[in-house]
Amino acid sequence: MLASNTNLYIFIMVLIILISSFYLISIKSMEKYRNIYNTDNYIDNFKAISFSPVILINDNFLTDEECSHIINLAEKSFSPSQVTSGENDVIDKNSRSSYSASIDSAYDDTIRLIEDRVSKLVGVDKGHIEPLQVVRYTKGQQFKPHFDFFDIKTDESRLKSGQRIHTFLIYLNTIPENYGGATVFPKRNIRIYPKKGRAVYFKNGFENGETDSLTLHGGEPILQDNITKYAVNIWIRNKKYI
Ligand SMILES: O=C(O)CCC(=O)C(=O)O
Repeated sequence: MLASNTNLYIFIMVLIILISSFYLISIKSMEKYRNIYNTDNYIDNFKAISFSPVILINDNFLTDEECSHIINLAEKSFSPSQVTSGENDVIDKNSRSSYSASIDSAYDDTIRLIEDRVSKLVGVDKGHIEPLQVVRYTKGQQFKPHFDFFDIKTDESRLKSGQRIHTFLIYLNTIPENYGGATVFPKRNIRIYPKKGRAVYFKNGFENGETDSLTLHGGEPILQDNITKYAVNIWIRNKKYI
């Protein structure tokens, strides 16, 4: 009787030790996860939310005035967004149904200052920046997951200006969380909500020309009537943009 009680006691102790170790290990791994997403990984006021691919966020990258200024500049020239298809740009409403407008580099002092800011951050000459591309989405409009970099097999002529190594996607207005319009990185299960002035930086490739397929990303459809999402893309090449 005594022996079987002792065995039972040992069994319960082992069980308790196993359960608590499992619990401690899961807390530890959650902490590691939390570290990446919430805490101290700041670079120049950008918070790292992923290291592979590199995705950084700065909630106060543009002022309210800069956001309104960019929307006003773009408003007159929106046309259906296009996607690259080999050597051509084509409208493909199935994958990208938003509207876009291009703003020439250094169009005015506001644009010049923003370009100064991004080129300093990535340490690349301003001449590598493409004309800014403003995007506008209304109900149902979206950009399905895609890459910003070019395909070296099919996009040879575009690569004369080098590869798109850096993307800054900056939201020009705020969309409430359940109204759609988030930017998603499906391979990393990351979802970022549009907030006025918030910049999302991601690194599409490396200086040696290799590209990072983990940067697959898209803009989810807007779910509500009377909601418009505005954002601006700033793409930076690894060569002078011509
Ligand atoms: O609108 C978004 O959230 C994503 C936009 C985008 O990926 C693009 O315009 O290339």
